[in-house]
Amino acid sequence: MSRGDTCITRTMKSYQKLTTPQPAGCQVEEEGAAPMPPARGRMAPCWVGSGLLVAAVLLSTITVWVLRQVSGGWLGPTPPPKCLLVPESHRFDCYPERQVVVTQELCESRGCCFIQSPLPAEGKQGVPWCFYPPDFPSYTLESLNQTALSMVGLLVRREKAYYPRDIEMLRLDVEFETDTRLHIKITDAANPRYEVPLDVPRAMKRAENPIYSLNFSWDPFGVLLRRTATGTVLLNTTVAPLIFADQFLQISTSLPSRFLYGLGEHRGSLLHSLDWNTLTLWARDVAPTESFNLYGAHPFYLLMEEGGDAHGVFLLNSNAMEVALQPAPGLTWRTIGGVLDFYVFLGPDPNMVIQQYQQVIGFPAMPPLWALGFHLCRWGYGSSNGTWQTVRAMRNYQIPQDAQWNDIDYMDGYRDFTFDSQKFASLPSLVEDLHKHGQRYVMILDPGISSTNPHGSYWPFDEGLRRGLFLNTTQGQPLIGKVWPGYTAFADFSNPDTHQWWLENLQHFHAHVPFDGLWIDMNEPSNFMDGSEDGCPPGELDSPPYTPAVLGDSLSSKTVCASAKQKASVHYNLHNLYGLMEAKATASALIQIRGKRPFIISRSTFPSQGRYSGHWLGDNRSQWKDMYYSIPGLLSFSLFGIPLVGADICGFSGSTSEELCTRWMQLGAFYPFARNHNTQNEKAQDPTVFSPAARTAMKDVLLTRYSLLPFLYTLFHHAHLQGDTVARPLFFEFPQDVATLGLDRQFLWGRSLLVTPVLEPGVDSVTGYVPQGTWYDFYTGSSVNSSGEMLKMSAPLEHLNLHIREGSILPTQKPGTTSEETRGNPLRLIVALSSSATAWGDLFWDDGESLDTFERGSYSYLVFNVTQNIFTSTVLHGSTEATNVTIGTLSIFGVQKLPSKVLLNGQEKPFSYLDNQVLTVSDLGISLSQGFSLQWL
Ligand code: MIG
Repeated sequence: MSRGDTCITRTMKSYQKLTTPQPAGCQVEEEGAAPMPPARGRMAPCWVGSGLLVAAVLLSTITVWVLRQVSGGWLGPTPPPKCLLVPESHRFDCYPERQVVVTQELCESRGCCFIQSPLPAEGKQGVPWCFYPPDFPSYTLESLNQTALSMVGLLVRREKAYYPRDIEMLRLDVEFETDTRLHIKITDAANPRYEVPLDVPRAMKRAENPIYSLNFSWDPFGVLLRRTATGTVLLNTTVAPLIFADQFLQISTSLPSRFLYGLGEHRGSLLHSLDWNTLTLWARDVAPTESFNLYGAHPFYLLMEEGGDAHGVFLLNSNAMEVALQPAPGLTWRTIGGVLDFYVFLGPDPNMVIQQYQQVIGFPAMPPLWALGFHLCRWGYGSSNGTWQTVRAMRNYQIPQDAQWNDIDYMDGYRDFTFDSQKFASLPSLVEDLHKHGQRYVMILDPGISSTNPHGSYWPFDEGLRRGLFLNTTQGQPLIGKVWPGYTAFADFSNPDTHQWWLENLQHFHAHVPFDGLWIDMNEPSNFMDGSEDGCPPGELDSPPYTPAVLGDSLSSKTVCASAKQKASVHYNLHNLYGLMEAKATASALIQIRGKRPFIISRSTFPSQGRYSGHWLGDNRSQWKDMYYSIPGLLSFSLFGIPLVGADICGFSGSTSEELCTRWMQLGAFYPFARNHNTQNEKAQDPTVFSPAARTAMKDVLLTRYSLLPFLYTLFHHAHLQGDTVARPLFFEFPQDVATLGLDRQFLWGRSLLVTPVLEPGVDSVTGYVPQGTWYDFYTGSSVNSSGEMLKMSAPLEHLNLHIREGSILPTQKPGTTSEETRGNPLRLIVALSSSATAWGDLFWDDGESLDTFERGSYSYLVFNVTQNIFTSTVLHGSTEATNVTIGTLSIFGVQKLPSKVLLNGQEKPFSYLDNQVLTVSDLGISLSQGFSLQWL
């Protein structure tokens, strides 16, 4: 028998020829990846030719002996050799239940291998004691048929696994949707199951030249996905059995590297640890803490392969789930409902992976320009006059501010759509005043609707009840929990009628308080009680056979019962979608009320959220560590397609210090969404309350942000158009440079502006990575040449380090104190020449708030270019808004020698030239709607 013989009989046609043709199930060992043991005992013939059989048997005996020695010996009977053959890093957990310490008996009752490993350090997970043997029963691929668009397969399980209601026959659908996108779905072959109600695009034709190849293993069933160009195995699901029970679905895969990102919402470094790290996804109201499931759920990862290619995997599933990472490297998806619906994105670079992901989940909304200004908020202004005072103090010091917010203290008894008629009596006048000053008003809304009100006095509840718009108990009564107003019912946003009622409520309120945007909080949904006032009923929804490692060990911890009934399904399935559905209702209401682009910031999020809202990172603390965590936090949301993101600047709970708040305002001025927010009963932390030095530093950095609004706005246009990231990890731009893969203390705006904040107290310098090439100091234009190294930068308290990448052109503007004022000021284009003296940049310009300006063609789009000492501005698309704005100044960084003259459209123009190689031409006075050229000789 020669290598592969046995397999060939089981082999099916591979979709694409592999580089080295190999039968399915025989390609487990891959270059680049750590060797995997064969997935099943009976696959051994794939590996071992007849001549080698004896050697193999000998080898396994020796391995068993060696393993015994290194694992420190064990008590009790020797585990079967098949168990000992599985190296620790490749042990896939057969007993993830956390509530019990697994014993040999429990483990073996599942048909699994039991080997005790040393306990990991406290609070850490470690090598599972109970793991799958290579021959654990899985599904067999019984048939596979080609259709015009896809392949349809039948999977059969002949032996039960150990959770109730194993599904014996599964349907496999494989769609080669595009050359860079593969869709693999596994579901019950006989009965429909819950699927996420997300409208995803469907492929109309089969990909013609996919950059991947897919093979199947028949028995056990598995998929093997490769990147054709490099042969890298991206997925190999034969590493552990597939389990598909009604409430326990699990699939594992090998990974081609340890550079894995995404899988939110969590607090931690940008790069995930693969050292037995389980991430749980279940929307939860809790102050961000390492290892806890947080506000949102994003079952998506991005992985950097060796050599700089990247791919992404999205599991379209909204149930409570875990993703277990292990050092093999390997990954296990473990969800308790829905179907296994995977999309794989092949990039090949990380930017493209994220674009391709958003082609499925939807591109983010274009925010209004004012959303990119500075926002100020706190819990506990206490009154509208108190709020107003802060606004006046900001104006007094001429500190930029676009929006003033109010937290729940504006409400009457914390009830939505009301305001306190005493303390907030002047709220309507405050909002009017804000509008007069070109500023906006945003207030908070919670989804819990007060249910105990004086009879007939609270329309939102009475009417919601009448129309049947709340979550119901299994008994069909509104489920009552407790939130800020006291007892509350919860709006069911999966019901279209709720959207209408939400709109009517907002219309009534808007007639009194003409708000501009909305902040939707507590939408996990958060509940001060577990489940409801009556707890939760017994049953498989609230007490499923397996509960993922959620905080509180129960699905109903600090939220409503999983068994609660909603229009679209049970809450068990819809929980993670609550914030998304509320955002959708809110966006549609805002559009109908204001007729302009909606601005919404949501705490809970799910894939496709970016279409409706931005996100803030929740209840952080006023600590240096939290300031650091905001960077991996916002970069992760860039990967999730929610570019409008930021953390509470200066920290939410705890008390900030002047130094921390100054540094945080500097970092926060570069959050795509920049809001300073504070909890109640803490001393004020807005810029006006600090010493003149700190206040000035804060004001200066906000002015810097405002000067960059045209650049930032253009980045958002690209995010909206095609899913480019705004705040961007360094490795996105330098994927070949392995030194960038773990960087999360710095980030870029787009491809060209490097932000290096100070994240520690008591220092006047910061060391940051500067990728290879020439970078220019944003403020002075002086250049730094880096070989791709850590560089120490001067950083006195009033200074934020910003560097422009060679070859780029940033559109900036003379900053005003609001975006409205800024947008009328002359622009200054900053040109950062490359080593070959070229540069490129662009500008998207519109009225800043109308709906669908791009889609309707009411915008201007300009492209800037430099080659051979000639700068050109080309208007690729024009509109009237642009005619009133001028380009005033051109600053060209990196002009090697003093020019003899400068010509603007052929006419000589005065200029200045500095020793640090900066050429400046001012008073250009050219309308944005006109192209022009400028040459230096
Ligand atoms: O139970 O509205 O994350 O930003 O200030 C706390 C009061 C409710 C939580 C939000 C926070 C907000 C606070 N809210």
